[in-house]
Amino acid sequence: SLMTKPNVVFVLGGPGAGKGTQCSKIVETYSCTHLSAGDLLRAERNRTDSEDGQLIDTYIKEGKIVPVEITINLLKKAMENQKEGKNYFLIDGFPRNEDNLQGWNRVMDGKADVKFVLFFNCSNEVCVNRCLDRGKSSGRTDDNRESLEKRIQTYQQSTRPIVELYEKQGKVRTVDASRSVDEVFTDVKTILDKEGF
Ligand code: UP5
Ligand code: MG
Repeated sequence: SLMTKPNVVFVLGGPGAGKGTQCSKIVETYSCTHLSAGDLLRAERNRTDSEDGQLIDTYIKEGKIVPVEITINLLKKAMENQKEGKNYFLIDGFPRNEDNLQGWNRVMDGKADVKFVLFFNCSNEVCVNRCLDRGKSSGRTDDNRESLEKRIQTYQQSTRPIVELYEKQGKVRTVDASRSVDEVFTDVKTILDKEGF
């Protein structure tokens, strides 16, 4: 079980906004654990004995958000399994909709402190172009025009309202994610330093 109440930063932004890239840089500099909900779901899909593999596969290709019961179990297990004693978690790509948020509150309320949301903001066009470019070599089943159209739609319809909700609570730290990786990271460091990371 979790030793002490973990601190959580939700990392949100459109497909290809740079969540994974920036989280990788953050863990090089700061003592925290990066958990990508998408990576956890892809790993679960690839397990040969997974009961949810087929469902996850379909949802990802369709750019739809997997039922939270599946995602929250993967996140909770990953949080409990990290053994380095790090008490800060970057949760990347979650919560993406109302169902995700309710699932988090049901399972994790009182068990973790959500400090703030790190929000990588950029246009749909930048998002799509980065993912299409990555699609040349990523092997990701959703880095194609058809899936990307759906991912963008899901992001705008379901995930943006979650960001707005946290915005109203004063909990969003927004970064202009359309610039270079290093320029974005400079802003990220400023935010994390200010937040006492
Ligand atoms: N790149 C990154 N930063 C750049 C920069 N500043 N300038 C130029 N290029 C930059 O980056 C994407 C690409 O852009 C890379 O090639 C990178 O080099 C370049 P990356 O850091 O990977 O961006 P990221 O925001 O992580 O993009 P990702 O595609 O992972 O975002 P998504 O949110 O779409 O994907 P995720 O893996 O989170 O989810 C995939 C699917 O899983 C969802 O669509 C959904 O079906 C499912 N899912 C759920 O159902 N529930 C969940 O909780 C999570 C996921
Ligand atoms: Mg990612």
